[in-house]
Amino acid sequence: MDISSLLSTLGVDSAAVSGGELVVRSPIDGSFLGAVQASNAAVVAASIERAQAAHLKLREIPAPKRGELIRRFGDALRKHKAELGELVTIESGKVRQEGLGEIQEMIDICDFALGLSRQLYGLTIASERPQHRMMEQWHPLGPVAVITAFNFPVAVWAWNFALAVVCGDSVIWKPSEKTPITALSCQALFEQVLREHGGLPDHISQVVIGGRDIGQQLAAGPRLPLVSATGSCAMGRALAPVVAARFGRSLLELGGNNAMIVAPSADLELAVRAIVFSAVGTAGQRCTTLRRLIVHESMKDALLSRLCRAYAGIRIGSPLDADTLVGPLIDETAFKNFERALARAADGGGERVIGGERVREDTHPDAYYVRPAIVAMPEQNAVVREETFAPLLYALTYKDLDEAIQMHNGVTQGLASCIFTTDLREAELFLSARGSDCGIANVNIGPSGAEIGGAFGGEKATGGGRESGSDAWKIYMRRATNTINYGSTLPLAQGISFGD
Ligand code: UN1
Repeated sequence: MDISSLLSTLGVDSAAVSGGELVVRSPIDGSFLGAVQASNAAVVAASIERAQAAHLKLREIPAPKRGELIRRFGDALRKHKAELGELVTIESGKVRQEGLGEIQEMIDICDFALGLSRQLYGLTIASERPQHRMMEQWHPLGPVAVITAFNFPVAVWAWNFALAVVCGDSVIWKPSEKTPITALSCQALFEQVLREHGGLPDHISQVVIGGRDIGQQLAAGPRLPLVSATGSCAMGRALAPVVAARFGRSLLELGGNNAMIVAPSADLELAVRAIVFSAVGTAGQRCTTLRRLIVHESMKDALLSRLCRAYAGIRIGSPLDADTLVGPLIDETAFKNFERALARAADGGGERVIGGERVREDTHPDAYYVRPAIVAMPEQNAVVREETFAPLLYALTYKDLDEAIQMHNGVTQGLASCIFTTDLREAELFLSARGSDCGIANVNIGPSGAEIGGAFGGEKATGGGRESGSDAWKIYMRRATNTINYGSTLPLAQGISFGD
């Protein structure tokens, strides 16, 4: 596939995507997209030095001025939304609407960060001592490493980047080895904005390319006070102890095993639409993808038959075609994992309701398209409790809501969750302390497709991190508590008298 004109519109130097050792292929048809230079350890070390130097300058620049830079970046994204969205589709395989949605998510977070740049508030706190004032300030933290996954190749970086920059932090980005070209494109766009803006330090943003070893180097890097990483639980488990050993902060957004409870009073029409979007969107490769359907036994047949009708009409094909809903899986490994999970589910007594076949193999032997599957399971066994990053939805039944909530929470991950009900008591119970144990809990909305305004992330094996909206910015800053004595005596806290 020829992406040269897209790249030149986005300002990417063609040399950056040719001649390197990392070959990038499109999941659409397996065709060659580019060969990118991987960064060795020396390059990464030099990037960390440069990021440190950039941070020292950036922290002196008033936050609203940093916000202005991000506003301009948002404008550049608006201008290039179509091209960047198309590149996301070509490199990650998500359908056009979702590719564009991802760029919109970047634009939205730039707007959010711009407003935030005037709202990095600390508190003023009543002091117990006379003629004293207590307050807190939020200071820039330092250079931040951002490690992202193929499935949201640009938006998740933007959530981190836009906030980090208004907070006064420089960023080193390690994109997925599967999607480095979109990362280089964002970098090229940002560099143009930085040049046009003028007067700001270089290296506010840098991209390093490579695999696990680079992730480990960033995690170990003592000059990176925060490592924000999105990916599998296994990745988080390898990374987090390395960051913790040097008392760094990590912001982890790891696996999910997101469920929907469908209660007897649910609006089934609404539920079906939500299930289709959240179970098959991005070919089941979102962290927030719906993977478990916990349906009241009285509703199972009605819901599954409606779902079968809806699934039968899903168009699978090239994500570049406007009417395609499901594009390819990212690669052969993803396909093998899908097949393996289906086989294990069958071994565990699962009954295939629909889907699961590979399609388009004859015309696209080097791409992996599958029909989204639904498997009815007799119980929540080991394979159901694992996250298979593919369009595979397990259906389970329940009798009473407490049992459903127990099943819902009975997995190690805790990202996104939802209930479909029109019963206020059920809805509120699900959202209460006794209900969903996830970072995201919704009513009559599927688990995926969150807006940027809320804090995004999950509990338990999902890693506990929160990024994007709400007060997620605080992790990119350090808090200093200040006490000022404007009197001429030195009263001690707790009423201590010490030698007077
Ligand atoms: C992810 O899959 O890593 O809520 C992020 C959603 C998107 C982000 C998903 N806004 O589905």
